[in-house]
Amino acid sequence: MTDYQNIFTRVQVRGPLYAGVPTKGAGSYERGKDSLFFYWLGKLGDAQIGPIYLGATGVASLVCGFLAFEIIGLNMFAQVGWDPAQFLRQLFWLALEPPSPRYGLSIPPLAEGGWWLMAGFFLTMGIILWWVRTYRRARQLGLGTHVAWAFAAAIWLYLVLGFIRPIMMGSWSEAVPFGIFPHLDWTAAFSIRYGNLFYNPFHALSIVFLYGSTLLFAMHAATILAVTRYGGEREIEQIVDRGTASERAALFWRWTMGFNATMESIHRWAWWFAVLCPLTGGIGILLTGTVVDNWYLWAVNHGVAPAYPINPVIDPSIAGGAR
Ligand code: 07D
Ligand code: 07D
Repeated sequence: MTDYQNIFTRVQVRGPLYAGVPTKGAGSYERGKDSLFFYWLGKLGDAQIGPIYLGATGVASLVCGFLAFEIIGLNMFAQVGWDPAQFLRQLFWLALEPPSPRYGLSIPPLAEGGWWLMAGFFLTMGIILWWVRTYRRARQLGLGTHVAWAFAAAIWLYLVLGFIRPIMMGSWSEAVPFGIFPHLDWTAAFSIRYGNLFYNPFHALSIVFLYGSTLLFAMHAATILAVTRYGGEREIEQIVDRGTASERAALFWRWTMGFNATMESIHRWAWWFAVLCPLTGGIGILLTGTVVDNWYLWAVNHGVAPAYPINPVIDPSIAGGAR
């Protein structure tokens, strides 16, 4: 019983090494053959590692990702005069910036944003090829493509930030720089430039789904962990026979809030909350600077925020108030 009262996975299921169902269909590469057991990774998930399927799109995606990573890294390295110590010391502050506004959407010289454009191209290719991989691997296994479409929602926000919106604004300079802190500076500057993103209702919606996702995730995870003592995490049994675990889990929520998700619907809740976070966010970013130039003034116009007083602001020290 106490085995189930732990935040770590206590039970390691170990059958013989298993290659998985045979792959079928034209055009697919031979799947790798090697796999091994790894005890410590078994604490976090399945102890069997591999065999991995590294098809053509997988290889192409990794190559593109590697090229982008190298272009970014070498540019940063060059910026510190190829000094390894400074590179490490300043790593979080270094940036590969997009071209300046005067280049618009044209191709700039390498040192003035060209490298940024090239890195962005390869990163985007890497991400899209990885998306194709998630789609095709799922199809070949006879699965639905839910993972691919959820990933597509994140890619939507990414493309809005670095590709679609800059094109609509007519300049690559609108896009996000590569770099740890520089991309945070960009985020803060973007909010200020467009009159405080908090007044953008799609930013608010995105936050709802971000916070909602963590809440749902915690509720679901906690519920299932709480009924593992009745076998609640054993999905196959729960599907064939609802049993005491699911029944108690459902009852708990009906008792505490009068309503419960079902074994199926909880995953639909989770999927939609996660997907809607970047989906609504992307809409909000796309509207910014294209349709709405200042979210605070937009909010004032729509009765969401009060306008600043027209009268001169009264100095608080002469205003009286509580003494
Ligand atoms: C836990 C899954 C694993 C993913 C990880 C991230 C890289 C980048 C490469 C320096 C939850 C891998 C990191 C591949 C390294 C180079 C060349 C996912 C998990 C561990 N951000 N952001 C981070 C990205 C944007 C913002 C961290 C990417 C927008 C804020 C990490 C993108 C805006 C904060 C990171 C992207 C924005 C961060 C942790 C792309 C508005 C933080 C991410 C491609 C949405 C946090 C120092 C994480 C931080 C953070 C990556 C886009 C805002 C470096 C790849 C432009 C406010 N972002 N970000 O755990 O600590 O995600 O920053 O769009 O506070 Mg960001
Ligand atoms: C970035 C999707 C792209 C990622 C992809 C993955 C790799 C490979 C490799 C692991 C995250 C790429 C993968 C490269 C990885 C390995 C090996 C998803 C991404 C394709 N905000 N804000 C959001 C809050 C403020 C601002 C969303 C909170 C301020 C801007 C989120 C607060 C200002 C943007 C959110 C707050 C500001 C956002 C992001 C509080 C800054 C966006 C959702 C409490 C001063 C983005 C509409 C997401 C957006 C965004 C939360 C405050 C600016 C809900 C909680 C007012 C510019 N903010 N924000 O899923 O969509 O991101 O806005 O203060 O662009 Mg914000």
